[in-house]
Amino acid sequence: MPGIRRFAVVLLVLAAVVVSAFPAQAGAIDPNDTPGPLDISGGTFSRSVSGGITYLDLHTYGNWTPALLAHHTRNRIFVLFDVDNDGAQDFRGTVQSFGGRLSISIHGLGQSFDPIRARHPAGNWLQVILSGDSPPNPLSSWQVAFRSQRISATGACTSPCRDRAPDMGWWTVPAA
Ligand SMILES: [Ca+2]
Ligand SMILES: [Ca+2]
Repeated sequence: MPGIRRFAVVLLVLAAVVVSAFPAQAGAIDPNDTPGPLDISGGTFSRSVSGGITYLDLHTYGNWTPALLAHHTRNRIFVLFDVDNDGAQDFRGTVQSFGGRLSISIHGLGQSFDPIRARHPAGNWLQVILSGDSPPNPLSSWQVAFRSQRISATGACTSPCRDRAPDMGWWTVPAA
């Protein structure tokens, strides 16, 4: 069955490429504890071998569109960075949309960085890709947390619905 053997070899090569591209990966879940679509359900964190690029993938229990995070609203997702693992926030990234395009602006420690694009691969999925070895993304392991905030004129979120993930403390982004 040479056809099947060739297929198996291709699969093995693909698996090797995936493993080497993402040598370090971590994940965590957050409870279903907040009304509205921005109730955070969990995150996964992957580092690439090529310069320590970090992929932050945040998932929510509900679906939402980039318009929900429009600049003119106060609905936001925040990414909190503790890059020296002392339990205190060093940088904060603010995710919002302008004309339907999601971006994240990162500030902290007296520094501001140009906004970078944030991705929305599915209705319940936010992805932020951080270039390697930058002040908010050191090659060593660091800590991350997320906050979401939604305010609506009607429904459960007339006073802001807020979620933090994890509820207390931090999740670990593995070293590159
Ligand atoms: Ca939650
Ligand atoms: Ca810190």
